[in-house]
Amino acid sequence: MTLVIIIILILAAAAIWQLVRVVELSSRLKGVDPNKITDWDNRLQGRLMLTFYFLLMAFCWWQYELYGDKMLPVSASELGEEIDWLLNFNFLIVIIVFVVTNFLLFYMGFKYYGRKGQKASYIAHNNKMEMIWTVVPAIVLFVIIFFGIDLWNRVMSPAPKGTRVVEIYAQQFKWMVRYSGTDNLLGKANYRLIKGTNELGLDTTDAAGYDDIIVNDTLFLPVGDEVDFHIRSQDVLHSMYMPHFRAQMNCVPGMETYFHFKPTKTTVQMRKDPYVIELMRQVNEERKKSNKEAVEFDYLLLCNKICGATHYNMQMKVVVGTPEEYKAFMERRNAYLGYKKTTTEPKKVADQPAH
Ligand SMILES: [Cu+2]
Repeated sequence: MTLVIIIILILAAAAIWQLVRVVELSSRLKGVDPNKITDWDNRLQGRLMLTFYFLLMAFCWWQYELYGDKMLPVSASELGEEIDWLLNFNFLIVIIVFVVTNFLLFYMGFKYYGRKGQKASYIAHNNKMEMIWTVVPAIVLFVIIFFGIDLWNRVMSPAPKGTRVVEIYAQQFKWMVRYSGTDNLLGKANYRLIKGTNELGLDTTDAAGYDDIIVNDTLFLPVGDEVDFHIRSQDVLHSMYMPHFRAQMNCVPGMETYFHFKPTKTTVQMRKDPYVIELMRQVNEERKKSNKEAVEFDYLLLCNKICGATHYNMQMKVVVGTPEEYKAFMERRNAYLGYKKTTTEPKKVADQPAH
């Protein structure tokens, strides 16, 4: 099939080439120089330019119609909503500039196509124009940067005191989560102590770590509660990426990085969102084509740095639940360093909230 298409393309190119030759020869026979550009040629080029502009805009609109409903759903974190607002604001400016400047470019080509006997005017310098195209973008950039820095400062500010501390630990190719336990303090860790089952290199002499809880399958977060993430990496650069919360931070070997956000929608709430329902319907339709089972919406923690061979599979499920569900989830987990919990029997509650 591919071969047939290639042959057809080659033959089409040859046919066009021959056609051009025929036109050239016929003009020579008529005594006209085929290389001489006439007003008619220029006018045609001008019209084609304007046509191209409208086709380009139609193509962009068509792409938006086609893929516009495959974007991320509404943000599930507090500051994420502001990040979205800023992104849309930027998009608005970029789209306006794109539409207007391209229109001017192609419209000028159409309106002022070359005519016989007409000379283009030569403008060496124009103060007024220089001012306009310097000052206007400067003002627009100032507004964008002003909003950007303001939001950036709030996103990157240290978490308020007393915020729940959770460690995200990255390694090729999986995530581990360490909850700080009842004291809300993470025990010390050192890469030199990584050995056997002590994958996180925890310091067993630090009492703050006795109640730390390590989870390697689900990152469970209570809704409406700020979480202060402390992020480490064991081996190479990774990136903690939780697109639904608009959160991303590098995981750097040898240093701790930080990020905090407040989840505002539980997994169950998100699954009921009409946009998410439609999105998942499309996802499952695609999965069905390759005989894969249907899946439900889940928040995800992904790696967003190409960190090695199975980077694409470096992910962890994130569940946002009510404070009660969070409590139940934590009660079924034991502290890493043999710390005995006061609760006796672990409650039999599923990891996922009911749906
Ligand atoms: Cu990675």
